[in-house]
Amino acid sequence: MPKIDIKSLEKRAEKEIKNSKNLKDLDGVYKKYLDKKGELSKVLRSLKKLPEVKRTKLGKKANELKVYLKKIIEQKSKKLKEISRKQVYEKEWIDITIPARKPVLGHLHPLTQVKREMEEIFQLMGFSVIEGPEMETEWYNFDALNIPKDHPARDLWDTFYLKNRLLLRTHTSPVQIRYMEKNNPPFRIIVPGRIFRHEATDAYHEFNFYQLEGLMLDKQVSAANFKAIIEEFYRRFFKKSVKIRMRPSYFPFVEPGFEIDMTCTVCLGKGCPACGKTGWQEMMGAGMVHPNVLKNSGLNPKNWQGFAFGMGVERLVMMKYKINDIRFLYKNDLRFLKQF
Ligand code: FA5
Repeated sequence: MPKIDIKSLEKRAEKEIKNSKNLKDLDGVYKKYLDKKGELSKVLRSLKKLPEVKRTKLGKKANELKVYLKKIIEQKSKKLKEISRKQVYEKEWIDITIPARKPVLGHLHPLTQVKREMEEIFQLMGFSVIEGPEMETEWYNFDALNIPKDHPARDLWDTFYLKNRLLLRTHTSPVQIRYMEKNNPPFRIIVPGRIFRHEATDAYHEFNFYQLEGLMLDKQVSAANFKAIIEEFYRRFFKKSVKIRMRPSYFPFVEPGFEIDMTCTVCLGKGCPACGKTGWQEMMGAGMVHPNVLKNSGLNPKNWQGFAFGMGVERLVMMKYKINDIRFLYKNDLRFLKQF
């Protein structure tokens, strides 16, 4: 029977418990001494082989040691748990008061911004916003607008023809007919929309661009009313008075017809590529609705009259922001777009 040295066992266990760096180490110490096969358990089991007096004495000591070791293991375990909780807390701590990172937000394209601004100004003047198809029939794009087949005026609009006698609309004017067919005057409408022309591009011409059509019909609407509305529109849009001129022009669907130009804001009227070196930017075609157009839409020209106009939206964006080339609006270059 080997000598049982409770004191040295206690010392060793105490030291190992003290040196345990984590719960795993501590568990190892527990197993080493207190498990069924642990050193202290072995001591307790071996007691029965001893004489009674010694057994009682040693048994008491061993049992006290067992209780003691369990107690200090429990204390050490609490300490280790607290340390690890603190470590996790420090490592995973997040400051919930820091403001969140803002997602990168884009913004509307300058063309869309201007289109919406235009709609708002006209809506405040009593105009409703109407839409029409980008794919059109020859009837709506030309014939109904008083431009019969083989009429030279068709050449004004170089057209993309599609299959089935359809075409990509060359202006927003066909929506005038579509609206008049279904609605009785008096009314005021605007029609913003995309249009297409088989044209070479330059600093102020695109082959795909936007127009905003306008139509106002009533018993007595004159060119003077048109001028007043357009001047008011420009005043509200540019937030100052701008120099415009009205000159006679020809469009088969109006009589008389005119065009509106404004002083080019890029060169301040001196002449530059953005205005074709004229100092004036052509902003819109307009005129008093031709009686044949009213007839083609099922209205009696003796009862109704009014004006129509078609503005180039890109041209307005160019004049507002002093952009010297229309093609910037379609390049999707962020260095350009971020400026708006
Ligand atoms: C027309 O398209 C007529 N439908 C306008 C109209 C409506 C006249 C109602 C009378 C009554 P025009 O082709 O001129 O007209 O085009 C109108 C405007 O669109 C021009 O004044 C100009 O501002 C713009 N525009 C014309 N061509 C281009 C182009 N290639 N690129 C950018 N803008 C253009």
